[in-house]
Amino acid sequence: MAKKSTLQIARAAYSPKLPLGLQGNVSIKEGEPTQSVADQEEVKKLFPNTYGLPLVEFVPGEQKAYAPMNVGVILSGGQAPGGHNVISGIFDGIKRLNPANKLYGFLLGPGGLVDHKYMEITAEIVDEYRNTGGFDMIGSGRTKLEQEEQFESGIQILRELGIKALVIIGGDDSNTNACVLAEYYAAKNYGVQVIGCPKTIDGDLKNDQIETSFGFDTACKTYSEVIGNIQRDANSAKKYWHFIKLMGRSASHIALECALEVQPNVCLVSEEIQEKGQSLDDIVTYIAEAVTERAKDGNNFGTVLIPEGLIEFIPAVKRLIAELNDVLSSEAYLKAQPEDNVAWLLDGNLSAENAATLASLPASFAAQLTGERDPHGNVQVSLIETEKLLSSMVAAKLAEWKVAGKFNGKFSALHHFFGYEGRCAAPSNFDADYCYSLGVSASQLIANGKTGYMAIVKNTTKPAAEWVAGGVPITMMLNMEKRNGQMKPVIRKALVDLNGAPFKAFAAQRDEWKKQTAYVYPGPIQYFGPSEVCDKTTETLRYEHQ
Ligand code: FBP
Repeated sequence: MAKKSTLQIARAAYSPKLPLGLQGNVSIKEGEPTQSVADQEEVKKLFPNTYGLPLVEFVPGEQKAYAPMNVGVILSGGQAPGGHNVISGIFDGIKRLNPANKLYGFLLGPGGLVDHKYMEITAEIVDEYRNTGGFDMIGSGRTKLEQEEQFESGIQILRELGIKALVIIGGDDSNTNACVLAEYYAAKNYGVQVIGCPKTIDGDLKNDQIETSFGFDTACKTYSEVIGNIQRDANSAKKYWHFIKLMGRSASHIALECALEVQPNVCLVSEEIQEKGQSLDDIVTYIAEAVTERAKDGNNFGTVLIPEGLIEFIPAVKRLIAELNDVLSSEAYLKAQPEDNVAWLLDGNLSAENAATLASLPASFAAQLTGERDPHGNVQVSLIETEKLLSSMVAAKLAEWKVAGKFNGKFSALHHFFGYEGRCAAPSNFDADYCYSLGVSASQLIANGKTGYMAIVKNTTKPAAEWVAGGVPITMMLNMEKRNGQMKPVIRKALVDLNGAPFKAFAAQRDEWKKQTAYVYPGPIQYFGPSEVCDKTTETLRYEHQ
């Protein structure tokens, strides 16, 4: 058994808080039939068996007897704090329904279902992982579940293990795939239910029904702690500008939440940059102005928060990436197999406009942008050093301004990327409670025969007892979007809403933060102490639901 820290031992004994509706015997309350958020006719046609189902809510109820059943669970995609609590919630939930029920975990993501790699999750295993971060109990992976052969391979092992329902814990794509799988098994009358669960630190799986995805709370609090520490260091030594890139893939929710927590000098929001059609030079000028203004007060230090996906939102770079994605998968490129991608691309293999953009980028950055794609053909934004690109361009601009007499200070930059260190952090009380409630909710959806639903918990800015648990038909969240050249039903990714309360609160204060040293040092996640400290939600949720 792995050695445990004193905190881990204390946390293992923590009993997650549950909404009243899930605390004892549970009844189900069904609402009116639902519609998809858009493209109703197309979505209905594609999901004849799972379309139009009602929203459901769990409320205190009578004791009932349940026949024994086995359940399977999959962790899909990037790690997010609280995943183990979803599993312990499912485990406790199904054991309460009938102690003979069993839970199986498929290993290393959806691939475990297809390749028949699994393990039984026993009480002993669950107890080892309660309230811990990470996905290491069963592992995770990014195999896309979308082919009929995969579904058929899955049903073989589900039948062999007598599994009646499968819970897929994942982001927007994994839950879309869960919906497709639910429809497929329903259409074939295979008798296996499929339930989804909203996971991702990125915070981009949210809509009218999902208030937040799990993991966002802990990851943002972890990043805010270290950014706060850096800000205190910067304010002590007064000699460095810190360029901090934050995970989050396309959406800037994490950067925005951290900005609201720590009040940095600069926080870039990709969605705003796209909306305003800003160029790389506009962004660099904005940061250089902050450096110049602060230098006038003798403050040659500061912090800049940069969302991971920024470069994909700068219109000129976006156009370049779109062409690169095509060219780098073309036959001409595969045939040429050049040693130097940039040189080959600039040798007449890109349009004039995009070649000019590529040539204008620093060499190391151009090399990263033209490097290997992920399995879905996307640029691996977590590997691109935007923080270094920006600081070197700011340094160059300030050098020009110095010659012109416009800048009179000093500029010395340090770089950080906060991503992986937050994804497996020990879950905050919010995530521990929220995830456990999602797991119990999933077990109730299964007990009530539901398929094609995602487990949800609402009212999350209130104390946990007042949270409302239930389920939403995944088809309700679908719309049609172009993917790889074809129209597909997908859950819409939620980017930062520039008219939303969190962004407006940030925009109203950022000019002051840019010039002043208005830093907040939030400190670590607190588990013991007053509820207003230990059970605090993110600023994003607070603003969105105030
Ligand atoms: P999910 O969307 O699967 O939750 O993953 C989120 C994320 O952490 C992103 O923020 C990041 O860009 C990406 O995963 C990194 O992927 P990988 O784990 O494959 O390096």
